[in-house]
Amino acid sequence: MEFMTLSLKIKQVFAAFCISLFTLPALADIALLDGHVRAMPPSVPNTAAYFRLANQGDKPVRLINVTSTAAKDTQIHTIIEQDGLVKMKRISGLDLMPSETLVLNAGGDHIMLLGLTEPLVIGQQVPLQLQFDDGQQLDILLPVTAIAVDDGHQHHH
Ligand SMILES: [Cu+2]
Repeated sequence: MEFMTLSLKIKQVFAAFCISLFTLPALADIALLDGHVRAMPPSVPNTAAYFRLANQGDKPVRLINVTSTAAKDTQIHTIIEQDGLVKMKRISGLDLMPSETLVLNAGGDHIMLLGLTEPLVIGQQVPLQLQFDDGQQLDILLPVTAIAVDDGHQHHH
């Protein structure tokens, strides 16, 4: 009887292990490669987050929403040129194809943090929750840096 119980226990553990094998790759489809949040003077209530995401799955996904406890509102933005002016524009999402890397940087797509709940300090980690159209969520922490890391190519048109 004791052996039976033990065997059942092993089966349960094994089943749990198998389930985790199947669910883990699905959760890890989208990986953060690197990123940062741009530090701003305390008087500026808004800033932007930049990062790179890799889609390691075999299906396209779309980043549809970002939330953060560090800001009252978080929006997905891109940069467009209109009437000779470079402007920021809110967009509904960003597509991420399989085996591709989504790059958000100072010259293009970025996450806008509007109404910071408190001034950001350099080195501080800012939490962001990324939501995708297939139900995946990714919690990331981005360090606050003074200068955009991949800001080498400022866009001049
Ligand atoms: Cu913006």
